[in-house]
Amino acid sequence: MPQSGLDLLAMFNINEIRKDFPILSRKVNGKPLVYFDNAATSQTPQQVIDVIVDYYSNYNANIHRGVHTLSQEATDLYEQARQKIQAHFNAKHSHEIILTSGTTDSINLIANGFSSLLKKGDDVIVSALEHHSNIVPWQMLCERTGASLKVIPMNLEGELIMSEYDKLISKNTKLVFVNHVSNALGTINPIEYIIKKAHAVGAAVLIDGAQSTPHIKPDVQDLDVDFYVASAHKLCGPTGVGMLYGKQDWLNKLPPYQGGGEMIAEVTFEKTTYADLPHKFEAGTPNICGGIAFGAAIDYMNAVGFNNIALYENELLEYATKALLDIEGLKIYGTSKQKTSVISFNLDDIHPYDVGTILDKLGIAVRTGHHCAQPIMDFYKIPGTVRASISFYNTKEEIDALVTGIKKAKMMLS
Ligand code: C6P
Repeated sequence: MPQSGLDLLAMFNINEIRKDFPILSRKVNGKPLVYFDNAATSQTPQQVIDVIVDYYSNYNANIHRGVHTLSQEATDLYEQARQKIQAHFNAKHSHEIILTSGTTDSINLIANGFSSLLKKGDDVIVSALEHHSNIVPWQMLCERTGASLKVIPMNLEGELIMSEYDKLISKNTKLVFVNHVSNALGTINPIEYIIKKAHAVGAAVLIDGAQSTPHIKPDVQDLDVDFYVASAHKLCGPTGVGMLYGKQDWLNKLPPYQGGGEMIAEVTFEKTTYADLPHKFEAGTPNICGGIAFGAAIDYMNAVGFNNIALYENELLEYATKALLDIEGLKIYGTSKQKTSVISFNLDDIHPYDVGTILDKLGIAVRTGHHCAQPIMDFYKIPGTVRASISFYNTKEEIDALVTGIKKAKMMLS
C-alpha cells in the first residue's frame, strides 16, 4: 500500500538518526554543536566511518593492478561502489560513472574535453545562479576556443528567467551547464525544461548536482541529461571523491583528461592507445577508500530514504523561514517556492562575517560570505550573506537555537 507523507514522517526517527553522527554530540566553544553548514560539507555517519576504518584495517591495496588477494578485494569493493552509484543515479551502464575528486574535477574534465569540439561562433550557456566551479572552467574553455559565454539571468526571487533562456538558445548553442540547486539560495532550477530546450537545438547539457544530490535522487535516464556531476562529501561521504555521469556516446567521443597509469590500453614511445570507459578518464591511483566510502554513503542515504529526507527537511525549512522572518531587520535572499533547505540572509546592515562569528561563539556553524557565487551577490548588490543550510539530521530545537543566536548577534552588533 502506498505510504502517505505523514506515514513516512512518522517512520523518520530523528533521535535515532542523530545517534549515527558522532560529531553531533561534540561541543564547540563550550556549547552543543549546532551544525548548519551542510551545503559546504555534510557530516559523516558511523556507518561510513566504519567502512573507512575497515578499508584501512583490512583491504588497503592498489586496485586494477595486482594479482594478490588484497588488490582483488579492494578492486571488487571499488567496482561495487561504482555499481551502487550507477544504480542510485539510474545510469544505463556502470562505465558511464567516472569517479573523480569531486564536482569541480568533474566539470573541468568535461570543459577540457570540449576544447577540441568548440570554435569561434559557437555559444555555451551558463546561468546567473552558478557556483564559481561551474563558471570559471567554461570561461577558460571559451578563452581557448573562441566560443561565447551567454548567461541566463535571474529574478529577485532567485529564479532563472526561462523566457530569457528561450531567447538565448539557438542553433549556435553547443553546451548548456546549470546547477540543479543553487548553493547560495537553494533554488531548484527547472532542469527538465532546460535539457529539453537544449536538446531541441542539438546542444549537450551538464547539470551540476553538488547541491541537489543531498536532497533529491536524480534519474539521469529519465532526465535524458548528457552529464551530471556531484561530490560525495555533500551527501554523507568523504571529501576528495565525486562522480561524473556521462552518456556513453559522449564519453567515447571526448578525449582523455589526464594521461597516466591505468587509463591506457598500450603505450609505446611512438603511440599510446587508451583504455575503455570508465578507465580512460581515471588516470593514476584513485581515491580508493573514498570511492568505497562514497558507495557506503549512498547506501546510508537510501536507507534513510530520499522521500523522508525531502519531507522532513521541507518541514524544517518552513519552520526556520517563518521563525527567521519574525526577526526584525532580517532579509532572506532566495524566496523561490521551489527550493531546498538553504536559507541565505542578512541582518540589517550588519556584515555577515560578524553575525557568523557571534554564532560560532554560541556553537552554531553557518557559512558567511559570497559562497563561491559572487555574481549572485553582485546581482543583489551585497557583499555576501549568512547561510544556514539544513540537513535531515538537524532539529527544530537547533533552529530555535539559531533564532536565539541571531537575536543575540543583533543586540550586540546594532
Ligand atoms: N559548494 C558551498 O559551501 P567541490 O568543492 O568540488 O566538492 O564542489 C564545488 C561546488 C560546485 N557546485 C556547487 C553548486 C557547489 O555548491 C559546490 C561546492 C560549497 O556552497 C563549497 S564552496
